[in-house]
Amino acid sequence: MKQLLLEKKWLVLPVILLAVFSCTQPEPTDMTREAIIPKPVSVTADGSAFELTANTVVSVQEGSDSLSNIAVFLAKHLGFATGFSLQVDTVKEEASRGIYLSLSNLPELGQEGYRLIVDKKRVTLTANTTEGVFRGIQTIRQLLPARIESDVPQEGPWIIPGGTVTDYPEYAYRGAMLDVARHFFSVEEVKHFIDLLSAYKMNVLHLHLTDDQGWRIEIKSWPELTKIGGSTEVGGESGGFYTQEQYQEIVNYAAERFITIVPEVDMPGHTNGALASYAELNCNGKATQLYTGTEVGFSSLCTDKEITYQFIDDVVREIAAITPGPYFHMGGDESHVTKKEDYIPFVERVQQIVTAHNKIAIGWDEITLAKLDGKTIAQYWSSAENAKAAAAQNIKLIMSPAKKAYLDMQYDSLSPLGLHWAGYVEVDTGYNWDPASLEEGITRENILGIEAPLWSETVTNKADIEYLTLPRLPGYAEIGWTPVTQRNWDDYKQRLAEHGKRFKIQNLNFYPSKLVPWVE
Ligand code: TNX
Repeated sequence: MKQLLLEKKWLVLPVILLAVFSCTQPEPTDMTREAIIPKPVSVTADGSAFELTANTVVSVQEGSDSLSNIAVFLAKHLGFATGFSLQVDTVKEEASRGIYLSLSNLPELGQEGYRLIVDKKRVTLTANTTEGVFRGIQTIRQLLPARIESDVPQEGPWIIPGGTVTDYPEYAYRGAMLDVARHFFSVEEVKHFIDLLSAYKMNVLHLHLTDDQGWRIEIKSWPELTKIGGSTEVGGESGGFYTQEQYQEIVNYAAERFITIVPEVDMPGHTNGALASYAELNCNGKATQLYTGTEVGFSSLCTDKEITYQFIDDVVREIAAITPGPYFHMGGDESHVTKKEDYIPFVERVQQIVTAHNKIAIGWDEITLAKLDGKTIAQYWSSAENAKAAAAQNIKLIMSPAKKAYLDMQYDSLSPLGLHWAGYVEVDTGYNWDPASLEEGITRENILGIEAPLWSETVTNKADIEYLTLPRLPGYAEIGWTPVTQRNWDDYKQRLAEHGKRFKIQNLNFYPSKLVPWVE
């Protein structure tokens, strides 16, 4: 009996030693195997690892306030799950330990690229702009264990695998759209959507602010727009609108994450919200009834009344004044009850108004029927012919093909939310396409970027937004960021599966597609 005990002890000892050893020594790591989305341009591993501890200092190169803000942002973000209150320091010389953020001059990285070097002692993140550093911070988040996304303290250790990431985006414009007109979403809900975009290095949020069912942005010179037009939504609930102050709060929140807000006022169709608010915008001088259904294409501003253009000028002026980004989206889609001979001069005149307020006009692909200025941008959503007309006019395109990139399409015939007029968009369908070879005659040079629109006929709350957005959004982010030659579904689905853990720890209501090998 005694002998047996002795033997057992000898068996146990190596186990104890191993346990002690593995507590002090970080696990072997391989940076190239990390599930980073969007996939970086280049990752090389060196087998080392950095451990983030309560003593890690975030140092930032002296001289840039915006860089210091980013350092504070990073320290704060890492604080929730780790429970650490990381010290942030401004330094004159490159820090030799901890996390070090700096600006540099590396032409290869462009405006938004970054270089991240991780070894045992240090995490150095550098870029040509603060924006680039911010994109790199998203990579640091993803190199940490998924539980870093928790907003309550979790167990460590907090290991970042060693190596070098050199990374920059393929397309300059990488966005999503939220339709706040069919159903209204609160400032908090919009901020939450912005957080999802920023985690995947997207840089544009397009807000569809007006439609038949509602007018959602305060216009001080036309107050009935929100008073009447903002009073309801699809299904007849009470709707809502953003005051100009609230809109600016959204703009600022987005700007802190280097996301540009593109405001859209859809016209001349999709305007019942305005037509119900002001009788004079109607050709017959009578205000329409508020509309809470989901049909499209029945409304039009009166294109041959002068007051229409006074109205548009006021609206564009007020919104442009509170929009720091370069774009103003004039809609222009599905104007089925506007005659073509009225539609074309209307688009040309609104384009001039937008330009006069120092914004670049964007419109849905139908606007290419008109003669466009070189700077105007067309958003392809359904007509390849219109997209080709844009290319023929040398107009850049934002690619939002409904059959691939519409976040409001159902995943399959059984998934509860969404529509299916453009088809079902499973996670692989959403991922497996290349903007530059989707339509004949549309090539890389014609394309500014990609956008995934979330129309909200069936979407009423935060959980619904999450369900249709996740897990498709990371795929659109990757299409915009990663060169097509480096993308493939089989590799992507493994990385996406890892991100399921991140969705879970944040209690995000994602669609658990059977095509993705989710991991526990
Ligand atoms: C088409 S896409 C629309 C929207 C709808 C959407 C629903 C586009 C430019 N117009 O008005 O909300 O389909 O998927």
